[in-house]
Amino acid sequence: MSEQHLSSIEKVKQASDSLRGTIKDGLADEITGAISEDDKALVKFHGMYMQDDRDRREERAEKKLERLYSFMIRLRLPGGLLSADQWLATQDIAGAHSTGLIKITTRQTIQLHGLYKSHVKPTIQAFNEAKLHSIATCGDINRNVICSAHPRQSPIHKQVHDFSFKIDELLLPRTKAYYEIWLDGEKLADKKEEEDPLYQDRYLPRKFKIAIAIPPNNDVDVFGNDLGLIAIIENDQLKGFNIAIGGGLSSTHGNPATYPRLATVIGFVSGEEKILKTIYEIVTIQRDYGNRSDRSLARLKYTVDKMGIEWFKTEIARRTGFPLEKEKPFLFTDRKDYYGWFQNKDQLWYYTPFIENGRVTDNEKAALKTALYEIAATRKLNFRFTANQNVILADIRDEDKISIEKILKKYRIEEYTESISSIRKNSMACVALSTCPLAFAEAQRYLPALISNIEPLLKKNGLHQEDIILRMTGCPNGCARSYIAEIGFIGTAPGKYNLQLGGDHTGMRLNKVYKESLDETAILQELDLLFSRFAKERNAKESFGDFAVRKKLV
Ligand code: SRM
Ligand code: SF4
Repeated sequence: MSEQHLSSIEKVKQASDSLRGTIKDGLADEITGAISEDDKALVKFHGMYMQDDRDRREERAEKKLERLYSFMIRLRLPGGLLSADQWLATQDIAGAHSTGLIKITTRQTIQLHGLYKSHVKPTIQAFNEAKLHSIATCGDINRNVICSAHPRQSPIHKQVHDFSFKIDELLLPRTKAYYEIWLDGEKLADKKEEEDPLYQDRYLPRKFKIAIAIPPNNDVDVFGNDLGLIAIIENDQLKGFNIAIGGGLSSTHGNPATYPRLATVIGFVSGEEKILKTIYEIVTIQRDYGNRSDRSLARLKYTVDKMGIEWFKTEIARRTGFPLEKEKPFLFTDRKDYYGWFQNKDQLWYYTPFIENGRVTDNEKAALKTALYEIAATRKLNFRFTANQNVILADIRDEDKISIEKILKKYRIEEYTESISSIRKNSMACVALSTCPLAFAEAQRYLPALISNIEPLLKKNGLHQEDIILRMTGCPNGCARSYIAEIGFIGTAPGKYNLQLGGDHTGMRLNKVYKESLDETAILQELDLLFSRFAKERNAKESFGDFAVRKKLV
């Protein structure tokens, strides 16, 4: 592609000296809380976003002050694993350097918000002490690899889950910029050491996401990823993975060329070497053929649709030296978290509490933040994050269960989790305001109250036990995967949402717009009518999403 057709970010990446840019100088500049536009793009590759507090924009503008800039940092946790010590460190770091709130994301990791510029480096250094880092959790690169979270999903869960580490390692960038800038690492004497055959000097055209699912639970929403791996397990043996490509769950208001797309299953591959080679070469194809002039059309889904599935399969085989086998049958039946206690085949215990929208806080109903700290301090467990913004208290030995249960009881966690309605347990909302610069409307700060108004409507229609998957995002970027919810709310303006219906229970069907830009009164009126029809006209065991499609509501 000729230079003049490259998007501006392509040029920034290329000229960045392996993602260094002028980040170091920008950090030292005390006149402003911000960094330069180019560094803002580069710092993403180090796991951070520069943001500002949107609640305070007006007040600051009136006082002629610059925006209240701060940084959000996102950790790299392949498969969502954290030890008890790392949890303690994370809570301490959050308290010392950020707003104090830990946010569990929809991709099995955590974010801290509100770090002022001078706190960023100490934060990364403190994470490093705890053997945690944020390399490549953002930017045009392979992101945090996610994997079905709960060991109950298979007796060979660990074997499959280990692939998240293998893929993570395979696709990490080679640059040492992170160590140099944030950890005061030595400058490399020989730059050849960080030459990157995979990412070269422009990295990928856009973000790249990989998920591993273990049927029958599609808790990772595998089809929403650029690359999805579906574990094929027979008689408790891992046979290999079905490969799905081209998923992505965002669109842009007013740009009809953009669309959400579910990944297409293109074949099966077995054997660790071949599996990793296939993954690697799918990434190189996207590197070489992805759109580098228009970022809104740069995700793998557009490359797949532009080049065609058959071309893609042929190109993978050409690069790997072997063809994919025919896909194997698989069946998803659900995609939810398993709340409460569960014991696995090794007699270890797992407890999943309800965490509304992934926000680890104390409130009048349950002191979750305090409880998790005290539980971590026992050091008798691990933490496993789910792609539904929850945490599983994991790997607890029989003899340690009582002490952990005691803490859960003390802070009312079990009581609280049991009291939560089905619709709330099946809901997710993205961050949106006040930190997300792209939000048109509220999401995580508003959804809890909206659900409180939806619950009586379900009760009135005898549907309060119904598992209906409901998700809200503050804009069409779909960070809480609202395009594959049975009820999706997508923010269009302050207080206004598109109401989307028709997603299924397993994440294999996109929803569609039912009504546009509704306010709360209109949302509740519409849902009241829909629930009443659903209660009267549904088929036996029919889900709400299937009902919406059968009745041609969308
Ligand atoms: Fe996301 C951008 C938050 C999962 C699609 N996403 C953002 C940013 C960084 C806004 C920005 O670019 O400045 C948001 C930061 C808000 C904040 O203040 O924290 C943001 N995305 C999130 C998180 C934290 C939502 C959450 O509440 O959990 C999730 C972090 C995941 C992680 O740990 O890595 C998150 N984002 C997703 C998902 C869901 C998924 O991956 O399963 C999607 C849809 C799937 C997909 O990628 O297609 C998603 N985020 C986007 C997009 C649209 C990408 C596109 O193809 O157009 C953007 C905007 C962009 O990249 O330009 C975006
Ligand atoms: Fe921000 Fe939109 Fe993502 Fe929500 S969906 S976090 S509003 S980019």
